Amino acid sequence: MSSPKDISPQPPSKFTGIQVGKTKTSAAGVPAVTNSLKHIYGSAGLLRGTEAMLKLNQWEGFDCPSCAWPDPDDHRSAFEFCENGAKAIASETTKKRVTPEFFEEYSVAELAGWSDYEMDQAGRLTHPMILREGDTHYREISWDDAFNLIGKELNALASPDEGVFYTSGRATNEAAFLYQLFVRNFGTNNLPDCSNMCHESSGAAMNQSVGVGKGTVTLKDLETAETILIIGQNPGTNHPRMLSSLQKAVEGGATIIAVNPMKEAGLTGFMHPQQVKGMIGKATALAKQFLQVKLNGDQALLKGIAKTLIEDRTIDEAFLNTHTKGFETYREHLKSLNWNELESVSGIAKSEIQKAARQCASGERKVITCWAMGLTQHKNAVATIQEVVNIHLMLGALGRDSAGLCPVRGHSNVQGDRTMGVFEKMPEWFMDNLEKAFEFKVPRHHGWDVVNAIKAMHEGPGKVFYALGGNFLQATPDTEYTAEALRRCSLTVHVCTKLNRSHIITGRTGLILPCFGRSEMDWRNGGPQFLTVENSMSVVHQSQGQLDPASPHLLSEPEIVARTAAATLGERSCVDWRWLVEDYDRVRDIIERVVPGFHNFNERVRHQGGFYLPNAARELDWSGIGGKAIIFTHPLACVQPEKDQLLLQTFRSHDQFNTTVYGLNDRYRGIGNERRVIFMNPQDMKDRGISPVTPVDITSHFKGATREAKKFLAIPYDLPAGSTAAYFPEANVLVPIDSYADVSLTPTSKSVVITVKASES
Ligand SMILES: Nc1nc2c(c(=O)[nH]1)N[C@H]1C(S)=C(S)[C@@H](COP(=O)(O)OP(=O)(O)OC[C@H]3O[C@@H](n4cnc5c(=O)[nH]c(N)nc54)[C@H](O)[C@@H]3O)O[C@H]1N2
Ligand SMILES: Nc1nc2c(c(=O)[nH]1)N[C@H]1C(S)=C(S)[C@@H](COP(=O)(O)OP(=O)(O)OC[C@H]3O[C@@H](n4cnc5c(=O)[nH]c(N)nc54)[C@H](O)[C@@H]3O)O[C@H]1N2
Ligand SMILES: [Mo]
Repeated sequence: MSSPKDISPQPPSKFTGIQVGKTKTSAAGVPAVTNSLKHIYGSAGLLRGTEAMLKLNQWEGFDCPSCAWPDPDDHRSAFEFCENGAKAIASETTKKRVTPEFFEEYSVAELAGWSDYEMDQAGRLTHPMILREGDTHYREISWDDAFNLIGKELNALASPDEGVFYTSGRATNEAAFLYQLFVRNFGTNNLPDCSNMCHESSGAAMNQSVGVGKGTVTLKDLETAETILIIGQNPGTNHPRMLSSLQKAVEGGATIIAVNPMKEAGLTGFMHPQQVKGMIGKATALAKQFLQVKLNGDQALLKGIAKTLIEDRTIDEAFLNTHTKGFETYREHLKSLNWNELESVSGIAKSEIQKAARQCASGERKVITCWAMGLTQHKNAVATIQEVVNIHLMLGALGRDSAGLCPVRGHSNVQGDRTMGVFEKMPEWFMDNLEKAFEFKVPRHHGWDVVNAIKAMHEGPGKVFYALGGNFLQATPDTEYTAEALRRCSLTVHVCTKLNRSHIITGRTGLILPCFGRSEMDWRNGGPQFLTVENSMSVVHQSQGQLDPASPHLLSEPEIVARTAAATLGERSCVDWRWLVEDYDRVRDIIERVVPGFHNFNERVRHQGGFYLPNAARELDWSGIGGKAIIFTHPLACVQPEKDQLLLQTFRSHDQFNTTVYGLNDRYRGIGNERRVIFMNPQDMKDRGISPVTPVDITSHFKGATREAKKFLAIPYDLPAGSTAAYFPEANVLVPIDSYADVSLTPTSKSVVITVKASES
């Protein structure tokens, strides 16, 4: 094997020299601006950096590769970016290069000792590279040889279902559509994606309840809302541009209620970095009410809100009668719930829950609920999100302006990738459309999601792993188990821009296929081309790279997919792959034939700002789910650690984008120069004899098995008793592969049962 067992798949466990500072109470402001500039000019160089930033999120520019937060519909300021967008651009436009000479110098074993930060700092990949069986170093390979090798390996499989085709949410619509077409033409639906680990629970819950798996609000709705409930989301770090919209909403009179175990800086206050007020250090107070819920206590809290609506008789009976079914059962269930239990499971007093419920019910426009990973990555995630939907249905807070459901997406095109058919179980109508548009038999049996793909590779039937972007090893749970799964493959392939740990743990053969980043110009058929993406609010728009590619040897994602497909399918191809990708208008023409809402795609996407996709739930059209929205009644559930055990969430620091580590600080939480930390309630630390900022070992417990992560520094933090937090990917080794959400199968990265003890010696 190319990556022997003695190469660790985990980030190295050395400490980097922590500096503990004060926790911040407001986000952004001048430090954020100076930080952006430092990041961008530090690594890209002044000219390339300025050029990139001035095109970011502009009409004729490129979409920010960071989060999926939308741009304003009707205007653009000169600086439509945030600090973390700037970090993403800096990381992509860096002048440093990972060349064949780099790989000659560093063996795979040596690179395994690098931190994720060091790997990102190494720079952009420049050439296709191969790690052959028995080799200690990657070597250069030609594109043709790489594609032929993939084709040969895939065609040697006993069944197309032995291939696993992962997608990360940065892939554009065109790349994603071609990819799923190739994979289905090849004969399988094994299309796991990062969404499986992300908002799958939101999609699953909303599809069942309201027939649409996407948010129902626009940016304007949010900015004109009366009440905004933000649950399980840290916008100050992960969606900084959302703060400008929240500020507008607050200035227009909105009340924000935040639900989170941690008092995140972006929830409590905001200093607009582009306004004079923000420049001189005056913050807008954001959340009026802060509910410091226990980890995984949200379902109880939400049931408490729903119970209050019934007790107060503030429900919209007319809306319920016209638009929903299932309410009577839910009403009886809520009546039977006992307030003491709701209080103890959520950790929130009845009076506070009632106050929140009354705020949501007040006013004409009711409420918008925004949520992210704090709700989706728990065992009862789908049930919890359906409680959110139930509250909206009870208030009639759907299908009207300034009200609705807003699952805030992560990756910049994760929503678009799903629209394009990247999903292991696309509905039948999509498959029918594919069959109508192309001449091949579309496989109808469901494929593997992320968890099942890992197990299949571990247990045998999964043999070739192909990733369109992402960092599968570090993004997935149970690092040691997943590493073994990847090692057992015959071939692992990564289409990517930067070096990451997934390149270290390979199958018998490992391939790195470097591609253009978002910011880079894609010149073909005589001119620069654009690609398209869909943001968190269902707006499809152009993204046109502006900079020279990092290396002349890079190919675009659509071209890599097309050439993989051509080399694999040969005569079986349902389209002429090479011809298709000479001009992306041709790809958009075929998308239009398959995906609803994309009529006149090429014409409409050329309009400034693009177009909105239809959203049945926003129109109160329930025809897709039998004529009514459905109110689901779930028993109250919550992970209950035993005595001495704690609950751990794994989340993001301010200096990372998922597995890409831009820096070692978590400025808002007061952590400098260290990632191996665990935030704990001070009393929980005392009870265990753990002193502040001293090393601890963490053990997770699931169905009798334990997993260990050693050497973390314990940080006393304002958290509910029993709740702790550590960064991913360092803590992923603790997340058990078999611990996932009901229905959506999303790994339970936010509720890992652990014990913590002081490290020996
Ligand atoms: N800069 C930057 N931007 C990003 C990303 C990034 O890594 N860096 N990642 C992108 C991606 S893919 C995604 S999905 C999003 C993620 O965006 P978030 O969901 O904001 O990401 P997390 O850091 O996982 O934070 C989860 C938040 O939920 C809270 N939380 C955890 N458990 C619970 C719970 O049980 N109940 C409640 N009420 N709250 C809880 C945590 O304290 C934290 O504030 O951001 C996207 N944007
Ligand atoms: N424990 C724990 N685990 C989690 C989470 C958590 O909260 N806790 N969050 C989960 C979530 S929400 C998500 S979305 C997943 C993310 O999972 P992934 O999407 O798989 O991971 P990323 O870190 O976003 O991927 C980074 C890599 O993408 C490549 N890349 C960057 N830009 C491009 C590009 O333009 N094209 C291509 N082809 N490649 C590019 C680079 O090589 C980079 O190393 O992680 C999940 N894992
Ligand atoms: Mo995500």
